[in-house]
Amino acid sequence: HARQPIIAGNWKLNPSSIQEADGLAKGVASLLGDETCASSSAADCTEVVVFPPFPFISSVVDDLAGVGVGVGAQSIFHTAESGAYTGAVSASMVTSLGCQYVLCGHSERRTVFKDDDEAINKKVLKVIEDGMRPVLCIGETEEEYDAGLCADVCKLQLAKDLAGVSAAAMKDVVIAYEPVWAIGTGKVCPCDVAQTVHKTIRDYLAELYDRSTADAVRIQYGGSVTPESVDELMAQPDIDGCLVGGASLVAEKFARICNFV
Ligand code: G2H
Repeated sequence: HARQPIIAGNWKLNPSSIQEADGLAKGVASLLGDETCASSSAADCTEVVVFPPFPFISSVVDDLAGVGVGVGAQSIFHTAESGAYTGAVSASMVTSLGCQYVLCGHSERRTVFKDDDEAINKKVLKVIEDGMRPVLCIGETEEEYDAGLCADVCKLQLAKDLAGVSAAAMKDVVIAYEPVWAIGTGKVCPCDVAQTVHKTIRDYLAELYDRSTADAVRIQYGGSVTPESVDELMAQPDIDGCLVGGASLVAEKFARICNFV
């Protein structure tokens, strides 16, 4: 691989108890193979990260201590670090728990929680400012895809969501391309289509920044990734990892995805 692979599990609003969360984290840790950073210290070992819901982060960090699996937060509040914001969770709070990554711009955040590009941009900047790494999710809807607008939509999201992010900071940014029509639907974007979009994204990053910066950015594919689809996806030259939802909730499935061949 041209870049260090990164497989991430986005648990979303699952599982329903801390006991199950601990079981899942420990289960995954016990099944990771030799090519992952759990066993290997090679520069190209597969980085594995899980994104539990906020209440489980602390315990999952403990479960994975010394295992070589990273932990991230599914979102953060972008407006302030403290104060009168009932229900909010700040970047510094999750940093202090041991989070290294934060998801920004996931389509469910964009749709259900009305995170717009301005808010997503603030989250990305805040995450970087706090020394963590954003996983910036972008992608088009089915209507946009059918209308041939996939590249335009992705480019516009990148331009808006990365505004003010320096070329130097891009080494810590991961992009996740998630076609909305392939999320949780079982419809996997064909590998050649995903590769073409990833290449388009990388070429656009070269326009926004420069070629060497673009060539170093890791771009994950997300949307109904399974143990059956991961190997072919990971064989594509511009697919550097996967962001996995449903299949990350079953330790055996997620570990198999992390142990892709
Ligand atoms: C896309 C993905 C994880 P799933 O949302 O971010 O979920 O693999 O269930 O499609």
